[in-house]
Amino acid sequence: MSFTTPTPAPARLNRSELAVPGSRIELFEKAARSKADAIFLDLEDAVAPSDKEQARKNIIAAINDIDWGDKVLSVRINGLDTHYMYRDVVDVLEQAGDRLDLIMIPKVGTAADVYALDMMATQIEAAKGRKKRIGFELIIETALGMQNIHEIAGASKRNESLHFGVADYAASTKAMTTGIGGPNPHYGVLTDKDGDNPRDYHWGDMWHYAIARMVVAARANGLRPIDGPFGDFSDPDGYRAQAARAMVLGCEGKWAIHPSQIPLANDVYSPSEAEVTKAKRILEAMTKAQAEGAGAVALDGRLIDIASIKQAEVMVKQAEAIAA
Ligand code: 1VU
Ligand code: GLV
Ligand code: MG
Repeated sequence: MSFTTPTPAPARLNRSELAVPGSRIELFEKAARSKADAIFLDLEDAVAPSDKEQARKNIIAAINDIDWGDKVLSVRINGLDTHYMYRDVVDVLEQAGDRLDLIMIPKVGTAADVYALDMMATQIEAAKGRKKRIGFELIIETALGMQNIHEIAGASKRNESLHFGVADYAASTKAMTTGIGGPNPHYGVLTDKDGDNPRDYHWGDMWHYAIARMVVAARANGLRPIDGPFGDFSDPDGYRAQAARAMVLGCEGKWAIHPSQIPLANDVYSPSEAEVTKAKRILEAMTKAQAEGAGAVALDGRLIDIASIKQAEVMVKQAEAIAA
């Protein structure tokens, strides 16, 4: 292990994160009663420019008045390139109570973007005597943000999670697609090039690099990596497959842009009983092995060693957090 160890962000269950436009107040109570682990109330792209000011008022009132239970509660502010952002931060942090956990910063491009927000939040908290320090969720959704992701991830002690914003990322990188997340038939690999059916191919995952890079940057800085939206809410199988791909790479959860996606995310990001049982057996076998002075042993015909303890603990800890 390096002498440098990342400080983990506060532990929060983040399997599903429901997006709720700040202009649609009729959705707020439904979101609060949903099974989402986290909710972000949106001031950014789901809100038309003409609704921005009213949405800000709606969100402040909702944070203060609605019972959000034990959900993680966040507000997505507008980007640093807009004139809405400063007022989003000032009004929300000055007027919304301590129930608010996080602010979500879209289209982060450089570490200085995070620094600027940290400076604003720090001043407002001191001036207003806010007791709870607000945390940051950062959306990586531009080529610039993806280029600078490692510096961004380490830019503030408020940082808690990185999110992959696939729609804006596709636009920023000029990817030839209009879908929001998931695979694209053009990103295919021929599987039978010389055979009877030369058109036989499987679809690859065009988001693999971006998500894998985000996972590394997040974990190296003690943050949660979270997969972003999957726009086709009529395709639960596609959602599940995308969520599972991100999960095995190390993500801790995925956005839900429609309530029907919440149980899918919660399910994919909850290890099954069989997986947890297997992980516990690895821990037991390794405890026994270590008592006997062995570092590597066989379990069910497979090698397990000290790294297996750390792998198994990831699964067991997630199961414990869900059960708590
Ligand atoms: O059954 P009911 O009538 O009681 O409820 C409806 C509907 O009101 C409710 N619902 C929601 N509740 C809470 N939060 C939500 N986000 C939400 N969406 C819908 O669920 C019931 C079924 O809804 P529906 O199938 O009739 O859906 P609608 O046609 O009303 O709305 C569909 C969209 C996709 C427009 C809606 O779900 C929505 O606005 N989702 C969030 C969009 C968003 O926040 N986008 C920003 C994040 S994604 C991004 O930035 C890049 C793409
Ligand atoms: C999210 O904000 C996205 O652009 O996908
Ligand atoms: Mg976006």
